[in-house]
Amino acid sequence: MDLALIVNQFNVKGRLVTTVPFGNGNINDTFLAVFRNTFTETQLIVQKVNRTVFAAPETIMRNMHNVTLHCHEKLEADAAAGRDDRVWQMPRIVKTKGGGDFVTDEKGDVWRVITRILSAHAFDTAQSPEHVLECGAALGHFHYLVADMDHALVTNPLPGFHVTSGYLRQYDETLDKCTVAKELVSASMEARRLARFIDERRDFAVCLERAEASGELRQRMFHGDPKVNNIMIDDFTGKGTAMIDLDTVAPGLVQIDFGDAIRSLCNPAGEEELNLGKVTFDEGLFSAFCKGYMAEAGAFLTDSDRAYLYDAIRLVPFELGLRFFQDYLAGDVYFKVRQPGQNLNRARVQFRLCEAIEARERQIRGILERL
Ligand code: GN1
Ligand code: MG
Repeated sequence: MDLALIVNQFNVKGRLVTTVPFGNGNINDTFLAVFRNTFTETQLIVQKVNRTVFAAPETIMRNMHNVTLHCHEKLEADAAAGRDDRVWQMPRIVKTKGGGDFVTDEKGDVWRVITRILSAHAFDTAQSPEHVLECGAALGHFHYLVADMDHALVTNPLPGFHVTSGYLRQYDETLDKCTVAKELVSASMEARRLARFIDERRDFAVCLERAEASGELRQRMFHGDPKVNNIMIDDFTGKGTAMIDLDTVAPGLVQIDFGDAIRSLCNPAGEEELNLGKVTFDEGLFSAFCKGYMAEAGAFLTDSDRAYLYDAIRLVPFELGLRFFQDYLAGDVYFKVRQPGQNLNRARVQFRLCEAIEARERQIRGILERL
């Protein structure tokens, strides 16, 4: 169905002027829609939810409804009490003309419209220590916002998400059952090197799952995808103002969010770098992130929460590299690609970053201990 026909089913004042592709997400299709009337302009974000990834888009819309309701109330209460040094924001779901949260097109795809955080931007890579510190503050503040939310209000949107043992199983199955995957590995030295990299870390890969099973770590609400381009920075003040992309908010380990934000923010080369020589772990950026995060969330981290932060920092790039590599071998079915081999290269970047973290274990643990 034409995008304009979709968008016009939502309750927005003004006439639709244009829709343009927006952002660099790997999963959903995202557009910016501009509406105008004689006096004003409204800019909104339109998204088609990826059904291959999210098997039950209605569930993620119900989750988003509940999460935003909880956070908006808390944000308003904090603002009224004058508790914050800034205006923290969170996108709102725009209702359909019928009062719903989404529309379903004739193909069965789910579309939603959400508000855009104006006068703010998200970047694809770390810009400066100040930027990274603000990203840490935004994630810490988000954890504070959702910390007291009833877990029953959210249904797991993506069973198996961030469960590394499951990704390992999927990878093994792909290699076992798919002839093309086997050929891809035997045809390239680089692919074989990545396969070895995975094999050498199989035991480490389950460290957080073990800690959860033994009761050392417990689940809290997490964001699930706190990478640099999901963190909005205020254009006027340079301060963090909102976390966006709320599809994966659910009970999980906050350590995973911590590791995910760090793997994205402390590698200044970004996820798509082709020259592995440029991929590195920047300790200065890491210290800045921790400072920002701890100022907002330090208070609720227990000693055992803290004990697993290093493992999480090492684990998330390993896990993401494994996910990219598995998807490359399976024919790029999960992460969108613009050219063949892109998921292989994304895996190379994450594994290089994981190595850089391993090489700096002592320094990273040192910084964590001083927090
Ligand atoms: C995916 O769609 P996007 O770009 O926000 C992925 C994350 C990865 C990220 C890597 C639901 O996020 O887990 O870290 O790509 N999201 C999902 O760029 O799998
Ligand atoms: Mg996402």
